[in-house]
Amino acid sequence: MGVHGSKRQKQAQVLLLGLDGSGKTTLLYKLKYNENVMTVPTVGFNVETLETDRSSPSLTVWDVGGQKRMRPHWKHHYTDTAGLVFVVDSWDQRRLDEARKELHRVLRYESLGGIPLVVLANKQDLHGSVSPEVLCRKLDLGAMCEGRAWFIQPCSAATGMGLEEGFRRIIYLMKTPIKQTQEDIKVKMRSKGLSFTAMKVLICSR
Ligand code: G3D
Ligand code: MG
Repeated sequence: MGVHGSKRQKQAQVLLLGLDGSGKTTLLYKLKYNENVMTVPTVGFNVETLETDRSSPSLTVWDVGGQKRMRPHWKHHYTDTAGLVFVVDSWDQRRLDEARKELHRVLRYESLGGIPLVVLANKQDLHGSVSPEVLCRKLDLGAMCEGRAWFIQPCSAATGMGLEEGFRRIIYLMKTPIKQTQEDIKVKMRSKGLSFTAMKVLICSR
């Protein structure tokens, strides 16, 4: 189910994926209740509805366990997914390669073709965390997301920084056909006197 082209849909499903420990459950409850919860590794899934403004669908967010043994179950949630949010622990550089492989595996799934993606570069509050620019390169997002609307958002589930922006961004990408997002980008670019190719880099590094 997508939300492209529809004026007002009641709800849209967003899949929250990422390695175990990346901060999915923490950020879901920070967003929902503005509370810092104690988490235990998610076995199975958590599902919460996030209310949005009236012109957008409310989001049913599925936080599916990220441990190795849980990852084969991710695909059972793909069919009804309108948007993907992939959470990365920007501090734990030892696991970035594992995160890249899992993200690429997800993006290669045919039923997720063209589904918009927001990568949340989480744990930016921690000293030594990797910047979104570096993450963007390490995850090879540019090449992997050819033909897909995507965005990388720095955030911290601990402080709440960037979370609302990340979810606002996935709503925008779900509502807006990719051609339109590229048009919006071109208009912004022209107003700044820059070329479209340069804007792709800017988006990646914002
Ligand atoms: P998961 O659901 O992706 O498996 P969790 O991850 O939400 O369970 O979080 C794993 C650990 O990371 C938790 O710590 C949690 O508090 C911490 N964490 C999540 N997001 C952030 C963040 O933005 N900043 C910091 N500093 N920590 C974060 P514990 O100690 O309980 O394992
Ligand atoms: Mg969890």
